[in-house]
Amino acid sequence: MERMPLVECLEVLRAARRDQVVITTMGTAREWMKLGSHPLDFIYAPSAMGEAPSLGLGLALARPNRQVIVCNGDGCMLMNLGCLVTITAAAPRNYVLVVFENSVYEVTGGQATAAAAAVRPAGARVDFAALARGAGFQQVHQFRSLESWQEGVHEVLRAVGPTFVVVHVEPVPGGAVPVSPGPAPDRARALARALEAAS
Ligand SMILES: Cc1ncc(C[n+]2csc(CCOP(=O)(O)OP(=O)(O)O)c2C)c(N)n1
Repeated sequence: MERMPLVECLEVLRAARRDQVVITTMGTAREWMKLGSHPLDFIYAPSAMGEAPSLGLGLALARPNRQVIVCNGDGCMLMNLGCLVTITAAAPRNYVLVVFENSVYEVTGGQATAAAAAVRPAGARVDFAALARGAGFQQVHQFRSLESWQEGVHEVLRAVGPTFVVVHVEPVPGGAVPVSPGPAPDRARALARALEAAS
């Protein structure tokens, strides 16, 4: 299966990003931090696994005029699949959930997830896009190549949400646990201030 390099995939999102809140987790948090900071970034690290989509949902509901983009790991997504149903029940138009599907728990050593094709019986494939559709998402997109992601990211960000996106990425060899850029309560307060200033 064709997969994108994670960093290049994030660079595409970074180039398309305007004034959205961007929440990142796990491998995406580690690499997003290296690309530079933005006042409306919330680096959700470490290690509340599975909760970033719900954190983003709360923000999107509290700030309906500001788009919220959540960058989630596939392992984190598996841990909190139920949030998909909560998101579509609340149906925030300003909400985009991007799952970076690398088939492994990268930051804890690259163990295969239970959804990884490599560990599943033939024919028993897990399809995150289908899971999202089944949970009620109507905007569902999937990307396997940088060209298609570069082209498609604008439509993804323009669409009326809630929007679900799967981007298939290569694991980063030796991808370490992200180091938090500071205490989460301080960073949450800084984000709240940045949101006040921007509105
Ligand atoms: C409840 C819980 N179980 C296990 C962990 C340990 N843990 C932290 S990150 C992580 C893997 C995250 O994998 P994924 O979401 O696929 O992101 P990636 O590392 O591939 O970027 C695990 C297992 C945790 N933080 N919380």
